[in-house]
Amino acid sequence: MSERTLVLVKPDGVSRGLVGEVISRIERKGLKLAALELRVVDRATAEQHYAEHDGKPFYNDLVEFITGGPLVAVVVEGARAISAFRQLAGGTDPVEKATPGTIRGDFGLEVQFNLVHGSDSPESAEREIKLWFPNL
Ligand code: DAT
Ligand code: MG
Repeated sequence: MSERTLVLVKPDGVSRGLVGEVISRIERKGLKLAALELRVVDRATAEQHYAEHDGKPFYNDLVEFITGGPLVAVVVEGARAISAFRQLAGGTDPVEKATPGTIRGDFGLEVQFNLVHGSDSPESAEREIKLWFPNL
């Protein structure tokens, strides 16, 4: 059974030239691209995307960061796509939690700049895909 997940190559990933690397890993895993767009996200969308973190100490910086430059939004599709991409991404902290071999483990150094986002559950995926690609 196929499912969809929302992936972002965040502004740090774009500015560091890692879009191809991330997309390549997604494709090599056997997942498919269902939608893909380079865009600068407005504050309202960013706040909705990260609504679960509203009130946390890092929330404002997170919204500033994600709106601070172009990112690549992708809908990724395939069997167990949500877990499969979270596994490719690695844990949130690129040094403490993400192992080498993962995107964050290989290319990340600081938790604020961990390169990619992936939906964490079917409910999040549905909400996020509607938010980022309302016409899909
Ligand atoms: P993930 O992106 O692995 O789903 P999350 O949803 O807990 O992680 O947090 C969203 C983003 O917020 C994360 O990718 C980076 C940032 N973040 C999380 N915890 C943080 C912290 N303690 N300090 C600074 N930024 C943090
Ligand atoms: Mg998350």
